Amino acid sequence: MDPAILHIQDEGRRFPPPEAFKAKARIKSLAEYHKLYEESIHAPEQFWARQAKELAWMRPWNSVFDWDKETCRFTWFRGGKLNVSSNCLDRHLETQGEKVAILWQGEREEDKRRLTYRELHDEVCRFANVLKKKGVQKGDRVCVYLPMIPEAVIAMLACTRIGAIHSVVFAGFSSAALKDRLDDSKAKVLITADGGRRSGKEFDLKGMADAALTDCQSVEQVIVVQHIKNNAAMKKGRDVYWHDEMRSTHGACPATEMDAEDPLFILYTSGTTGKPKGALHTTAGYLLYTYLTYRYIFDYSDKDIYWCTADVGWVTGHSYIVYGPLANGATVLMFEGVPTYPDNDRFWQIVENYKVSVLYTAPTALRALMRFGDGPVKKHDLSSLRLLGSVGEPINPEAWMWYHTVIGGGRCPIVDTWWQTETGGILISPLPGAMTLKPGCACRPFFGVRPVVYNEEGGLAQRNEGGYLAITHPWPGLMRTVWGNHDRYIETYWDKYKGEYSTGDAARVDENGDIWLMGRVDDVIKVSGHRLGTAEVESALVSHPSVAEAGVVGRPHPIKGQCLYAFVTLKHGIPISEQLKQELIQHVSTTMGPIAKPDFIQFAEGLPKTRSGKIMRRILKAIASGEADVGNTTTLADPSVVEELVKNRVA
Ligand code: 7RM
Repeated sequence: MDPAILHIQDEGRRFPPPEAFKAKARIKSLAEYHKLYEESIHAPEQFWARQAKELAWMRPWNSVFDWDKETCRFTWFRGGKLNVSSNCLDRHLETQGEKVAILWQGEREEDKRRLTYRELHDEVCRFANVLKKKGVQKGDRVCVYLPMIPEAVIAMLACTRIGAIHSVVFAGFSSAALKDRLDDSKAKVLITADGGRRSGKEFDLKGMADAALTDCQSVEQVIVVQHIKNNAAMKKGRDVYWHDEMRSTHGACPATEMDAEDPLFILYTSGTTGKPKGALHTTAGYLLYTYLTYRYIFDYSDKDIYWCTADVGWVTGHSYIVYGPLANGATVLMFEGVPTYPDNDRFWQIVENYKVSVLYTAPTALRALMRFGDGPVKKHDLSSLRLLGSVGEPINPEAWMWYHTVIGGGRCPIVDTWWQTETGGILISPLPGAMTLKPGCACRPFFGVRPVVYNEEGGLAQRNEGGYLAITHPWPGLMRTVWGNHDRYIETYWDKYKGEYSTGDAARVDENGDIWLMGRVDDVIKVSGHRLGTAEVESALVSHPSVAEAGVVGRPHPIKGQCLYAFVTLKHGIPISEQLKQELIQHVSTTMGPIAKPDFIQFAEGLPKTRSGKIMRRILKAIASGEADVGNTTTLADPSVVEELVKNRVA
């Protein structure tokens, strides 16, 4: 029998909601949360039906929830009809048509745009007509391969208006990745741009698109946004300019009546091996789930200027730049650039300029910015901030404290939101006006979410015992299938715990019932019979004042089975030394215990990360173990870091 995943991190700091925040919050106490949560679990149909009434329906549903456990098929609001774009736009016109929906800040300071709800509605209707003219019909797939510009949101919403299924591909992906996704979804139309801007450089997006299209069977038409004006080559008969098409179309476009369970979009997740999986999300459940999670977790207030720094090409961008906030009628800031260009205070400059009140970003961005110290932050007035959010990885207590103290001035709660592409929206997170925060802890399940942690034998894990996180019951936002491959859906998510959704993450529930995420199950390392999650060891390393970031993996060891091998990036200006190495090993040993002591430490300028900032431990593991082939590196943000890592491997 395998032991539980060891939990050694001991975080004692507590942050109850500040009175000033609580007073105005949507949910003001743990008791209030409990009441709603209990209802959502014991009378889910009643709970979700009541929430769903906040959306605009064209026809009511017949049945709130149906579930066939055998085939892993379930439906929410079966028979109901609605349209996502009219819920995100038309619904707000009467009450707040002149409210700003999108504030856009380009990478160049002078590039700015703002679209009110009325303007966004008009653009979406016009572009929906363009799509119709190009022959796009309900159920057709449209691929969106655009930089972070408002046209990305317009294109997505225009698809939903006419019932086309969008598949957004991150503009940082290569032509090979784009081609795989076009082929798998059999997209009819591709929407792209001439190019994009990143860190002061222009990139040739149209060139990438052209390369992907050389032998693509499905794409008939390409619509090109003129963004950087680089005179991109246009293929006659296939490529047209967005602005030309928009000029020659009219503005009215009725919203297509969609079934609650009609597909809304496909979003590909790379997975660790093989072909990317197309997560399929459907209309009503996804919309309701993103609407409600945004409303309560980000404590939506009419006055908010809300900024999510993710790219629309990731699920975070779909759910918390586009659908959740717009369904609520929020003002959303969208930024084209990166945190460190032209300077490492860019984020804070934007917060100050736009008076951002809610900021949602990733631990990887925070750790990168922490490397520069407090100086760049102190140059700016961040007093507009009232709430902070984190997503993408476990946030280590060190980064959490910096976020809280330096960015939030000690007054802003932090919502550490745990979820996945597959889950559609946030599943585990604090409610900021109701819960006492613990640095590094994602706290409680959202309404309707039933998490459970299993030990190695499939029994329930004890309090504070790390194990496998599953969710026992579908919620409205859960993906319905893998596009074109329902068997793969069942195998990947439902086979491990029959009839329950298996997350692939490790977690533990503490003595107060709060949930701590411990990293991917695949990344668990077994040292002398003790199973360690990567998150805690990395977090211990990062708590040393000289360390900016750490990636920890297992390497075969003749006695212990596996031992820990740590890749460590130091803060700017800290010199590498043997003494520091020993100090780090000692530091982990004292904070976590000798079992978690790395046998090897390799200093590294950068770690291999996906474009959304997740460390690819698979590559680190191959390097640490001295494997000749480190595997596929095409989805890395910067594949060149691998070479340096291999060269400096500790033998
Ligand atoms: C939203 C997103 C999903 C994986 C997930 C986790 C990790 C995300 C947190 C987190 C700890 C968090 N979708 N993850 N958020 N781990 N705390 N708050 O990231 O499909 O790209 O990734 O990300 O391992 O399974 S995703």
